[in-house]
Amino acid sequence: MEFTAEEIKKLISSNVTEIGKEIVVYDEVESTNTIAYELLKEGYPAGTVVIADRQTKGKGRLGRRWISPAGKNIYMSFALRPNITPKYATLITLTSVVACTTAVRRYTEIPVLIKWPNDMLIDHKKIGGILTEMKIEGEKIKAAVVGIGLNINMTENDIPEEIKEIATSLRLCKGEEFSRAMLVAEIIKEFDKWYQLLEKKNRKTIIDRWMALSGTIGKQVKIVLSDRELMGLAEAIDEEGRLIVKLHDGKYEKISAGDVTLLRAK
Ligand code: BT5
Repeated sequence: MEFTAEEIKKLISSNVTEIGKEIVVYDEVESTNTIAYELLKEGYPAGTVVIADRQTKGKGRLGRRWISPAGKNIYMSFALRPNITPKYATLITLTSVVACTTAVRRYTEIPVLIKWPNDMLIDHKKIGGILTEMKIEGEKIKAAVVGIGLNINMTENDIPEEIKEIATSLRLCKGEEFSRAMLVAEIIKEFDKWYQLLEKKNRKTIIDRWMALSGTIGKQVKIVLSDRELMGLAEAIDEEGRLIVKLHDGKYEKISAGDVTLLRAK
């Protein structure tokens, strides 16, 4: 990796309250999410950040794979002990995607959009995704790990065939390379701010910002759930982070997990 934990700590300086007090940087790991959870169990403080240059078993949601080549992108995870009830667990992902999108927009000036719940898109192509994993016991979230994968300096040739149609990178969008260290630092600082809002129950601010950055709200969507598919208008996000969809028969559904495909106007 071209940067050290100390360099990232200098870049975030004293601008954070809880996140990034401990930062661990690796050249290669199976998955930064797995490492972050292990570190938390070993006694590392909540707010520890794990960053790797490459992953050999990068994870997406629902057992999917996150393609994680070396030298180009960011793979980072936040090890957390969120002080919120499981009812609001979805908001952890929404908060994280707001923080990451805001940081990337400010640093690159690229108008990245969010797709519910966890995708970051440019021109309908994915530049990043978030995987939140949690350990819930009773009414308490004992631990949560938020993993962010962000495609930064991949060129056309670096993107494997299997995701060429659906993936892009910041470099491909802007025609210039970006500093991974600077982006990591910006994301940590922004994450710290939004995570404080979540813990202070300032949910409306997070949801409003999510909707403002969203490419989903106000659009016709197709939602693939484990047992069925829905089509309708994505109207809003509710207090628990669920997507409110108005179906064609006028009825409403609240969706808390699933895959959303935007139906594009022909
Ligand atoms: C996600 O899953 O979008 C969550 C990705 C989270 C990755 C981070 S990296 C750091 C941390 N450590 C981990 O092990 N994971 C997290 P999902 O919505 O299920 O999307 C997965 C799908 O995205 C795959 O099935 C591919 O179609 C596509 N995909 C895989 N790698 C990609 C990439 N590098 N860029 C864009 N799309 C990709």
